Amino acid sequence: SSDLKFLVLNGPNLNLLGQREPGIYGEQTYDGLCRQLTAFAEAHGSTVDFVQSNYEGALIDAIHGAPGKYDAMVMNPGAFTHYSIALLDALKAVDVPCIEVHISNIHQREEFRHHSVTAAACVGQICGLGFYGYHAAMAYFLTQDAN
Ligand code: CA2
Repeated sequence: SSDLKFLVLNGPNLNLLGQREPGIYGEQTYDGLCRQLTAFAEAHGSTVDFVQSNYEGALIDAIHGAPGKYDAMVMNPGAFTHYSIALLDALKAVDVPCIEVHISNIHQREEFRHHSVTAAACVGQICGLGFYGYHAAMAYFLTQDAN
């Protein structure tokens, strides 16, 4: 398990982590998340780049740019999860595998959060485990790469 290049994508409002709604999303900041994941990647001989955007097109552009540059993606599409066919199509259009992560347990929340349109283009989905979900997604790709 070494030498993977990760791209971690976060969608709308996730730049506000740690600033609002700590009961749902925790007290740690977006910068704190990036620091944790950078340390995790480095501890496994890997690297990670981050994209956070409140704009659907910027996330699509980042996905389009991933082939040849990254081995795996970890994405929290935020609310785009629930309705962005454009993100679904972007994920389908590239050969870089992605795991979808949600900090909260979307199934314990409003009905409109229960369904993900983007998860169909992902290897799998992790939700409800807080920031640990991002680590778990990276760890999965590292184990897959181990042999
Ligand atoms: O649980 C998740 O990670 C979500 O993807 C977060 C999205 C939400 O729309 C999804 O249904 C589930 C929203 C992110 C909003 O993040 C905030 C963070 C701090 C303060 C306010 C919002």
